[in-house]
Amino acid sequence: MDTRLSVEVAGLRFRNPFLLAAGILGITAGLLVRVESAGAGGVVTKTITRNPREGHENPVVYELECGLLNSMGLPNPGIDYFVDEIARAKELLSVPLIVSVGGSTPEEVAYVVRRAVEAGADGVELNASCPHVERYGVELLQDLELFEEVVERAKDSARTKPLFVKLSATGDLIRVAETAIEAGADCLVAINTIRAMAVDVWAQRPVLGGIYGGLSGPAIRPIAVRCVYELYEEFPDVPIVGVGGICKWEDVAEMLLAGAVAVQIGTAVAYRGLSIFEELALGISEYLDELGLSSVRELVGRAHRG
Ligand code: RRO
Repeated sequence: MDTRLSVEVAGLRFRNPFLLAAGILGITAGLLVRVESAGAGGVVTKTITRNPREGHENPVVYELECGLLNSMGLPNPGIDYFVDEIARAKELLSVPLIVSVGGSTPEEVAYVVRRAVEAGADGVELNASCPHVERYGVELLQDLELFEEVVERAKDSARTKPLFVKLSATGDLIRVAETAIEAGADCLVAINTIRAMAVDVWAQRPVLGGIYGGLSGPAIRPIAVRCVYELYEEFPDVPIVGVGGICKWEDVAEMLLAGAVAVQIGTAVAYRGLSIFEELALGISEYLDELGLSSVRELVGRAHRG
């Protein structure tokens, strides 16, 4: 293990900056342990709500040349069931466990965060940025007063555990981020998938059961880099986690140079499997050798110099 890869984010220590993104494999303790064994520095669960949700009608995923469209619809077993999975995961994992939380009201978010933290979550990622689930995603960001209250309640309920807030590239990124920080966010995560859709030319209908979906993968990476760069310009002292289309070590390097202190990997795990974590670690270690750096931390925000 290369100790130069270790990073601290909002008080959590990660053995490397490559975390599993929300929504990929994060639904059971067993899968999270496999992700840790494959080399991830930390893991984020699927977004969990207060009540169980079945999600959208099939098809919920559609592969494009430039990325992946999903309209899962926030399927999850609900926090009252998931607390046991969190407790089991916490027992088995040595890397930090971050529980992704969704909700449509401050009360719902507060409840889910409290139960997640009581069950053993090391941190909470508030998902206020799903592009295609009514009331649970970007709509929260359109009412900044409501969003502020949601973040405040989440922070209150998280107590001493760090609160990550996952943002959307659409809308007023900086105002939303400022609101999140003032309301208590310890870390910004940028970005969620981007609202998109596909039409089947033979069926002459939208492809996805939910009509609209979130675009992820290489197509959105430059947008994610832009968001991370802008956030770092405005808030250089707030840790940023970059997510969106990262497939290669060069993509990681780019995100760190733009200002991210860690990254999350989602679609690339779905495309390429869990070996991606070791590949990224190897690539970034060699990059540090090449540059003669003693910590990956030294890369963070370097693109902003001069
Ligand atoms: O479950 C989903 O459909 C979903 C969520 Br909650 C999200 O935040 N982002 C996404 O692309 N899909």
